[in-house]
Amino acid sequence: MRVRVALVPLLLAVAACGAPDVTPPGNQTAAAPAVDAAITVAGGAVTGVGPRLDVPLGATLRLTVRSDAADELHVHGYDRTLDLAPGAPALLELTADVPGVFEVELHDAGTVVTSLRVR
Ligand SMILES: [Cu+2]
Repeated sequence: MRVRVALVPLLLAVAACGAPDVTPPGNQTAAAPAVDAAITVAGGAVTGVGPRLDVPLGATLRLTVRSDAADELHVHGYDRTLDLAPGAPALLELTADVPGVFEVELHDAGTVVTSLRVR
C-alpha cells in the first residue's frame, strides 16, 4: 500500500515530461574494422602488399596468400604460421590486438614479405 502511493507522483512526473529522453544510438559498439590483404608469391617475387601492412589495433586481418611453391608463412610477434601449397590459396585470420611492427616471413624462401604494423 505504501509503495503504490509512492509510485503515483513518479508516474505523473514521467507523463508530464513531453518527448521521451532517449539517447541516440552511438558508435561505441560498432564492430571492429576488418582488413583484407592478398599476397602472391611467384618465382620468388612477392606482390600484393608493400613493405608495410597497416592494420588498426583491434581489427581483424584476413590475409590470403597464393604461392607457386610450398612454403611456410610466419607472422612474427603473433607467432602465427600458414602452410602454403602451390595452387591452393591459404587464409590466415588474426585479431590485431598487439600493437607494434612485426615481420611477415617466408621460412623456406627466407624472405621478409612485409611488415605488419598494428597501431
Ligand atoms: Cu619466422
